[in-house]
Amino acid sequence: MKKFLASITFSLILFSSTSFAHPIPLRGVVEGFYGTTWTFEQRTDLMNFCRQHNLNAYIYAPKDDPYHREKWRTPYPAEKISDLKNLVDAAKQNGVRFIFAISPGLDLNYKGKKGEEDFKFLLRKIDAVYNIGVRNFAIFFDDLKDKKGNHHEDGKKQAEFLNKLQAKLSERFKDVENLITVPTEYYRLDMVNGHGKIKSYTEDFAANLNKNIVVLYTGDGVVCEGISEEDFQAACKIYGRDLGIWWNYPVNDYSLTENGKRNAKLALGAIENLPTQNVQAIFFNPMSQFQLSKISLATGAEYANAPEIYDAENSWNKNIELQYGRVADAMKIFASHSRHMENFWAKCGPADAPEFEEAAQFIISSVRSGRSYDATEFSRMIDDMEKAADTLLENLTPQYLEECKPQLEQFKRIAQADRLALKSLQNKKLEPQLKNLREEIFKNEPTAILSEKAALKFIDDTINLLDVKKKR
Ligand code: 14T
Repeated sequence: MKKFLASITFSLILFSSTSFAHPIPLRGVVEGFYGTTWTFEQRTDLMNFCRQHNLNAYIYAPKDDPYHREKWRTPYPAEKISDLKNLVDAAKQNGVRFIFAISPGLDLNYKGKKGEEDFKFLLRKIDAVYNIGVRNFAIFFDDLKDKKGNHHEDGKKQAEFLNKLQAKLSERFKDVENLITVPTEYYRLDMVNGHGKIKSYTEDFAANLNKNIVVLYTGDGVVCEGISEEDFQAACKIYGRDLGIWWNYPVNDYSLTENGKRNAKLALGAIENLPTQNVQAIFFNPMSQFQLSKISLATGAEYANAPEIYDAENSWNKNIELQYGRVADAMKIFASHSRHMENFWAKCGPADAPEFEEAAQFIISSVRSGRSYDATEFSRMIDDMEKAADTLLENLTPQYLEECKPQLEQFKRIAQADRLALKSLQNKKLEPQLKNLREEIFKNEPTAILSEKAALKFIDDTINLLDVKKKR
């Protein structure tokens, strides 16, 4: 028996040392997006999700909760405090640290009499949530730039303010953990000037900030394709400490419709391209679409629990199967066309439907150069896309459908247009309905965007190709 136990122990040790299970110490979700905040019901559901995926922290920092930012001095109304208490309890039951964040930077006074007053306001706000069980706090100074992209923050004053708060909190409460912060210059390219010299704000903030305060940054940019080990080490060097990461995926708050009410593109891809060494903390900033954020978040959890062995594609497939059961195949097809997020300042997420894109490009270039091609496989892909859209429209529960109906309907239109495009290419003549359908797709773009470089592009490439031929 002893021998048996010893051999189990031995293989456990062997297993854990060869499987590189070195979880990132603080790992979870930061509800830090602009737009419709999650509901308390959804947040409670998230606590359960965190336990299932071995995530141990949640930061409450919704940009559209007025009491978090604009009205940071104002105490929460009783009703909201009771909602928060239930959530804090749920966090505790699921082994999740509930981290309460305040963003006072818009009008915070750091020094003098007004500084003293504001310090008290902050303590009052913290006291109220300490009383309902919160033991972790964060102070964020992000997005304080004016329209020209300038800010007037003083890194030393900010740092000293945080140090003072940290000292005060550990003097008052024995059980409060280290503060977490996001500086005003929170992405690496913003921490240095054109010549690579560290800017004075960052220099002062980093030099003065108590070493045990956890600093989060977002990578080289606000929303970027990845952070290499080298990028990460360079950022840590600027701060003279190991940093944590605030990762802006699957957040989609910058893909907004005119009325600002809906996010046009959904980020349904895996987390990828993150560093594996010395990361102190990782927080994923999700979409306001709660259920649909879970694909990325589940992959992010897998990364955070074993960065060195994380396989994005594998994790993406596995977690969609876990979450979508009988409609997993349909969801994989839809999600594969809605992963890449990009605009003039942001770029993140795996390419949309790379196999479709490659096949489409092959066909377009074949037609252009008069070569023959076999479209059987491509045609099947298009059929599968339309079937997937139908399956999901028919089978997703209202909760899920509410988050992606416009995108599913758009996906169906795009598949139908792709079919007409392929037929047009095969007959060397534009199908009469194709341009109408393209118009229809265009009209729906304010609420639904997907596959811009793959399935949508194939339609436009075809129209361009066949129209040009007509003109000659
Ligand atoms: F705190 C930061 F790390 C951060 O990322 N702040 C915001 C965040 O709340 C938002 O969800 C995210 C994605 O849009 O980016 C930051 O907000 C920005 C940044 C910009 F450069 C919003 C607009 C911008 F132009």
